[in-house]
Amino acid sequence: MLPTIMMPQEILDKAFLRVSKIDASGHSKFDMIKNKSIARINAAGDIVHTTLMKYNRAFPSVNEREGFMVELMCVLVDMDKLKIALSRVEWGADKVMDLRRVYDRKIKGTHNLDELDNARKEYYGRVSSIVWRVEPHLKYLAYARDEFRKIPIVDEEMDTIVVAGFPNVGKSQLVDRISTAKPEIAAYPFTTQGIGIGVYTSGYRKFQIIDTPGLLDRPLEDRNAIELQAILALKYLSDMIVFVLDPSETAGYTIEQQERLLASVKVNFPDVYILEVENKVDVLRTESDRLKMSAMTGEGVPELLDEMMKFFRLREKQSMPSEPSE
Ligand SMILES: Nc1nc2c(ncn2[C@@H]2O[C@H](COP(=O)(O)OP(=O)(O)OP(=O)(O)O)[C@@H](O)[C@H]2O)c(=O)[nH]1
Ligand SMILES: [Mg+2]
Repeated sequence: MLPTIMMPQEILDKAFLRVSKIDASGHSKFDMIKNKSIARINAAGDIVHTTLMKYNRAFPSVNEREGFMVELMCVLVDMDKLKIALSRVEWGADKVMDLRRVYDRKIKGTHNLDELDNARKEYYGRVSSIVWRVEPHLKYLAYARDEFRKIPIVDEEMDTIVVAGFPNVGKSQLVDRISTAKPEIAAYPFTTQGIGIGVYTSGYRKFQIIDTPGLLDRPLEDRNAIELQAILALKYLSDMIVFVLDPSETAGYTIEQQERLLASVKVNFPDVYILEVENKVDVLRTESDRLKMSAMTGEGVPELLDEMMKFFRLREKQSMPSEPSE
């Protein structure tokens, strides 16, 4: 779990307010104040250092290049920028430790209250300026944390059906109808901005149903971060793709565009079983032999589920050792 990233003022307040309760004794009043100051600046430095290092260590270091999680992280966050932010935050933590050592010595060498006060103020000023210098990097860590929190928890063991297609064709409406997921459904494209996961239960079996952002008909290198998340779900998670088409074109895209996307999904994922379904039959019913449904009214959805289950039953049968014939 990634920690909440505090901003400079919060870090400084936390460090310097917390230590204001630390007490110390001494042979004289000046000694007592000096010892107290030394204890406080050391403790404050420790808190700042520990806080920054906690952030530095909290983020996973990514060495592999392949895999759903890693590639999704790279889509969501600029990993080079994250690396720089982490190293700058570590630099800040080290710098604060240096200052802690320098000012510990400096305060020990003071002879009167004025000198001591000045040294203490100087220390606070210099620590503050270090923490403020890493502010943009702390902001990037906070951003990365928020992005990483969007990564869904995928059950790698469960059979998975990925629902894909053009934007606005009714993918989320279908996922909402058949699974435990409750995605946002709206009459405009790119409503779904990330991967959503729900579960469909058939008898004793559970299936993962994945809602994906809409894909446009364009080459991989032109795809934006939202579309790339859908591509990663297709690439790494799908045992089956339910490809939703909207021949009514109320989604705002022509059927030709949608057919082209379907053709390219077939080419790119030749090993995955693709079930094609035409949605919005309540608006337009074509003469094609594809499955047809209305995710809105529910018409045709039981038949789609039957087809989905048929595939998995067949696959299960094929993977079982064949029984001896009589
Ligand atoms: N008439 C009709 N409208 C539907 C049907 N299914 C979905 N819609 C509507 O189509 C619009 C888009 O539905 P969504 O489920 O959000 O579409 P999506 O494919 O998830 O869209 P993105 O997340 O933007 O890719 C919504 O206004 C739905 O109510 C249907 O069977 N019939
Ligand atoms: Mg959607």
